[in-house]
Amino acid sequence: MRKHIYALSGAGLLLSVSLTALTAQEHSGALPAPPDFAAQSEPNFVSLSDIQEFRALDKYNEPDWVTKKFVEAGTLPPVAERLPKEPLVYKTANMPDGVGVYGDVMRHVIGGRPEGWNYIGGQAQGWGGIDIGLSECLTRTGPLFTVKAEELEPMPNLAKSWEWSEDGHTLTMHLIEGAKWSDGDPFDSEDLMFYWEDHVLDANVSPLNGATPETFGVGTTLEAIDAYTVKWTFKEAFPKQYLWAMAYGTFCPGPAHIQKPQHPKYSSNTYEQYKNAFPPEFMNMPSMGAWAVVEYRPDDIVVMRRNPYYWKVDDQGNQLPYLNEMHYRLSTWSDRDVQAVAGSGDFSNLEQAENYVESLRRSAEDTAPARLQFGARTIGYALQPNLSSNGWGEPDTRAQAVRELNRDLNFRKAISIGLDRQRLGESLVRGPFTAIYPGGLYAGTSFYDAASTVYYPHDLEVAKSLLDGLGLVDTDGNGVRNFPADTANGADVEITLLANSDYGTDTNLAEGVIAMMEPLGLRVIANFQQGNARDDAATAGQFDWAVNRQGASMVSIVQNTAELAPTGPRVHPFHRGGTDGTLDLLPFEEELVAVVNKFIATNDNAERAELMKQYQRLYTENVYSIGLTQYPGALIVNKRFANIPAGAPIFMFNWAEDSVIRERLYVPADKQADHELHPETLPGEPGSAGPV
Ligand code: BQZ
Repeated sequence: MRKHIYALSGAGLLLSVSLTALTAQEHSGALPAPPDFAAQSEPNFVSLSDIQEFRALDKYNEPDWVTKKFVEAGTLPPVAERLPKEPLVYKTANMPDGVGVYGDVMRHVIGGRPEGWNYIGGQAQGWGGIDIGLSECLTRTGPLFTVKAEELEPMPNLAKSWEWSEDGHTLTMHLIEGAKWSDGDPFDSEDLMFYWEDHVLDANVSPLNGATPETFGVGTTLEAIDAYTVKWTFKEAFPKQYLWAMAYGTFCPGPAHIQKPQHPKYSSNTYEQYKNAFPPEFMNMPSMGAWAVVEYRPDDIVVMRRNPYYWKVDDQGNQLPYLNEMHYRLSTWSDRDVQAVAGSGDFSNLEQAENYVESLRRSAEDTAPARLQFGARTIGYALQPNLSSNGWGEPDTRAQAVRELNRDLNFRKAISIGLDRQRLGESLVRGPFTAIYPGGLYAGTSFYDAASTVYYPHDLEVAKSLLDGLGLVDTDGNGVRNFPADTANGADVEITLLANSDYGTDTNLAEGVIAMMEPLGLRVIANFQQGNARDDAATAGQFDWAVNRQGASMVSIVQNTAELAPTGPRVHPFHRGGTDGTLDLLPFEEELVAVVNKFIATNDNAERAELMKQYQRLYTENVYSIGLTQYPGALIVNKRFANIPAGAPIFMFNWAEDSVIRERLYVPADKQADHELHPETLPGEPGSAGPV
């Protein structure tokens, strides 16, 4: 807009324009090295085959009370009949404390709230390990933090083995034959096809964690060969990358025998009625996970009891899990930290930097009930500008004008250069935790390349001159810059900032951004929403800017890779399809999409490393999102639990609730506490009240 006018009218003006451009480029500088912060413990790196296998054992065991009260009473088949032909067998040699004993509870505290149990229909279940525990997936990746880098590939899970065709365009997968849902109904390819055809491919449904057709490659098909065999067909050859997308959260099938009768394709329900067909009050929803929900008290607690049909055992034949019950107290994420270090809760991902000092102090005491161990810097926050200018989120005139600004490189640069990241980090916690994070891939992760990372250091004057250069001048003298007269009626530049009010870190960072934009003459308005509402607003594009804790794709790259760029209209966190479903990508975004698709289509590590260097340069040079801070998280677990793997990060390929393999955790008999709310009971009939 105004900048071009400058260029056309005389030498003097030309000089000023090039000055601005020069300064910005000139202004990229060396990124300060993150403060030294060694992870407190390293994983024991092993091979995948050291962890698990699928095989039949001669004999199987279960808790005595299950045998007495259920099998001998004839209300449950013997354990051997409840298990698949070849269960998943965990090798005790890989268990830090060896074979476990049955009993006790893990008491989670969470900040989310369950909307219902329709995971594949898009309902949130409260997070904090609930959905991770209830929804098993075709492959698994959480525990891969402990696997040797050169052997990294998704672990078999519901899919116990697979083979590629010679040309690499088809992948035949074999499911765990004879496995059953927690209500005893057979698990088979019908469950997979129901998820694929009536959820992933049905544009009226958005499964939780965002699976879309692009997640598995444009034009990919899936067909059932028989009850325990499915066949994928891909356009690319050997796209092994999609095996990562078959893990948590994008290919975790639901119980077709319960859900299909409620789906609009097979009933008179609307899609909204289908989404809400299994409210939180619906007990005993069938699960392939180690526990199933037997009690729910709103704003109080979700209780789960062991799944008698769980299809995993240890190599002594003991059916897992060892823990009989799971509690999820419905509180706040901060309270999770407090209760974990106090010992009234058993588990926390210490992820809110504001709680670090107090948590460290409490857990350092000799009498501390919990162990706290820091991992690598895998928690990262960014300011994400909504880049859609063709209708995503139905912007009004003001918001549309902000989208246009967001799409201007000099505007994004001005915001980035206007932010004082050192101060932002210190506002959360002092000490060696937070690092200056420009955006893009994280320092310390396997594909990170410092030389490909462009950083624009903090400088208020340069930021102001960039905004001046965009013609954003405070024409009414109220300290806030105005749009040019022909844009949004020359109104003040007001920008809404979406953040998750369930986390102090999210709102503190957002308030930091708001305060740092004020001297630039930009009025940023807080739009703080609770978890589920925030997630819905973000998915619907109802934001100008969003402060967001980034997902696994930024940490591991190989997990959720498709969302590293807008590879599809419903994939990317801050640029999705507009009113007509199309994406109005900026030129550098086109390049990013091409790089990400090449990354997905190749298995050559050297080529992948090169592609991620291109990705990082494109991302940081163009200030795709505006990095805020990056810091390590710490896993807090009560000391009575055994088999916690060394060096477990709170977040890498997935959250620690997956990575620590909770079905293998146990409490030695002499340390067991009497916390079970429903001792010696099992999940009842789907939809019936409580356990039996
Ligand atoms: C961990 C995680 C397990 C979701 C959620 C929550 C949602 C987001 C994110 C984290 C919570 C905990 O994170 O903060 O420590 O327990 O649940 O699922 O933030 O609102 O949508 O992506 O994982």
